[in-house]
Amino acid sequence: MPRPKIALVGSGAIGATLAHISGIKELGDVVLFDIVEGMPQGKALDLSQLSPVEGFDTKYTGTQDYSAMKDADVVIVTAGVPRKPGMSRDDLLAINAKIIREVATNIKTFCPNAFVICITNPLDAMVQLLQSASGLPTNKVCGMAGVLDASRFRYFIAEKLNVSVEDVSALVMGGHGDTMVPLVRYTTVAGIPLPDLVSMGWLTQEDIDKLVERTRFGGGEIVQLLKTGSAFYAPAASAIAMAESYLRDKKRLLPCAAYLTGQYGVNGFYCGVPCIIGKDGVEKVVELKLTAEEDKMFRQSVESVRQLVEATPNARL
Ligand code: A3D
Repeated sequence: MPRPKIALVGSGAIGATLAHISGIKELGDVVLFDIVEGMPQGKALDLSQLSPVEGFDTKYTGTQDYSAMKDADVVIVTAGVPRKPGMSRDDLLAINAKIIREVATNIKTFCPNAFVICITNPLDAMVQLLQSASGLPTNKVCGMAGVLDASRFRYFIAEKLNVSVEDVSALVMGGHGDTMVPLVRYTTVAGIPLPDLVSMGWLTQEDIDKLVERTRFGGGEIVQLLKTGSAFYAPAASAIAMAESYLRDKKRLLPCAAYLTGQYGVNGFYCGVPCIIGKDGVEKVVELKLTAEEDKMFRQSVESVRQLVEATPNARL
């Protein structure tokens, strides 16, 4: 039986880390695509030379030719440019939208049956554009943000309470940005919700507010430290969790940017919601009963996504 094929469009910081983790987890053979001559080839060769040390048999290919991703089972898109000094958010939107349209056309041509995960920012608009420009079914195109945001929240809680990260489970909804909604009620330590931990005296409401705030600005904190780029280890690991759930039909319940058709009262937009990911892609959007306060925060987040999408030409279906 042939190994699954994973195409990575964009072989920069996140793309290379995706390739590395895919190998270590033996998810399939990996195609690294990038417009920079030689760079994906060099990374593919380096990763191939790592494989004997780690003991996995992934075949890596580096390329500038989109046809190399023919019949890929999974495509993870990180192609794009980061914001440079003097560049507005709208400038970035226009440049990355052009790149995403080109990527979408090639996905449609070479691997229309793939499960596609978008990471390129601004995420909520780019995933919408990737779907509409590729014409792939909405259940086969989703965006990675919630797994990362939840993972940040989980780490901050574990660090604060001095417990294992393994026992902390968290849920973050909404758009990927300052308006994201970490759901405190649904965040637990070994099944104990955070509000109960407040009653038990493990942490205060003020502590929770600080952890939520740090999660909301988690990406910016790393950008400030790195100065020349943004986070890449955790974003890559988060997208791999989604790809693995699809390839191995694990049916994990993960927060992803998914296309909503009336769930949570939202129609025709991608937004971060809990989803089941299995062999059919996004198999189900899980609808939670939100409190009035959570619902208000979620609506604000949806509104900011809507504005972003409307600012992106032809992003909507
Ligand atoms: P970077 O290391 O710059 O890699 C991007 C790669 O895209 C570069 O190697 C470019 O050469 C390549 N590229 C540019 N144009 C094209 C094109 N037309 N076709 C193919 N490749 C192209 O960035 P990165 O890997 O650190 O980040 C990638 C994207 O992810 C950026 O848009 C980030 O903002 C975004 N990001 C999103 C999250 C989320 O949680 C959603 C987190 C972190 C980063």
